[in-house]
Amino acid sequence: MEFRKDFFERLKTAKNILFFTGAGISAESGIATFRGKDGLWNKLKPEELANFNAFMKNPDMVWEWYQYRREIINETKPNLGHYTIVEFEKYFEKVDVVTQNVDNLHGRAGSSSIYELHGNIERNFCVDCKTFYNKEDLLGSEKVPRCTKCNGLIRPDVVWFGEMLPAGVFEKSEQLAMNSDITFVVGTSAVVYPAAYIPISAKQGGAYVVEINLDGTEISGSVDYSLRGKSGEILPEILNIIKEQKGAV
Ligand code: BV8
Ligand code: ZN
Repeated sequence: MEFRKDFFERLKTAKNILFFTGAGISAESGIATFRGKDGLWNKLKPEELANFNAFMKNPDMVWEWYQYRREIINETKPNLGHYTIVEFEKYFEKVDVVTQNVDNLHGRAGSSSIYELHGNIERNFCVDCKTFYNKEDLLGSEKVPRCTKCNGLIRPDVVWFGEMLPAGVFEKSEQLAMNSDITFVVGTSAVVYPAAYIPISAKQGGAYVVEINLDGTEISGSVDYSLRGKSGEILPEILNIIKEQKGAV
């Protein structure tokens, strides 16, 4: 793949790199995205599932949907896109990952600085007393499990529509975007807010914003460089340029 000269130059001088990722980076691991042709939301409407009222109205159905997604995630593993992001850490002073994904694949790939804007499907908590339960505690519970302390309903620790993002995580992520030299926007349709403000904050902070996506998105017109293709293929090609520029470590 040929890359533009201005991008080459930016890679040479950059110190702080931010990766802002969405479901697309996990697609090559076999995890369905939300809005693509075979996206999760096509079959099920987010309002029916990824919101608190839906959960309180029909906890077993929502819990079952998350168990189904956990099973898929447990059988998958990070792909070359996730691992390449970890490799970037050898060549730049600072590499941070801000993800909308709840699949924990960046964590399993070994990234050292991860901000999860929408939570993590492997964590759960009691809606009443907020006690946390990790996935091992709840293995195999088909029906929504009850808290051993207060008998409250246990829910996945993910951010549902209408819910606040975890305190401080979004604000910190905005700062990282504004202070980045290059922000890579990888595999996101950029339609969910406030997460979709991150690339905008990066631009406002003077970062060079590179989009990596199969298709065009709502923000393709406002980034500096929009690359079309699979993240698991493009990211390793960018890493090869970096190795040529800086000498492989
Ligand atoms: C909130 C977690 C309110 C659960 C999810 C403005 C400001 C604030 C809020 C809003 C606002 N406008 C609207 C809102 C409300 C709402 C919202 O954004 N609605 C949208 C849909 C219109 N936002 C909220 O409700 C947020 N909460 O703001 O609270 C508030 C405010 C103050 C006080 C109190 C309350 C909470 C939003 C979080 C919702 N949770 N999921 C779960 O996962 O089950 S959303 C869901 O969408 C996932 O988290 C996902 O990560 C996220 C974004 O989707 P993407 O990651 O982009 O995935 P998608 O499928 O869309 O796209 C994949 C892309 O990858 C595609 O472009 C595809 O081409 C590409 N791709 C595919 N394969 C590849 C690839 N690219 C590269 N390589 C490949 N191989
Ligand atoms: Zn409880």
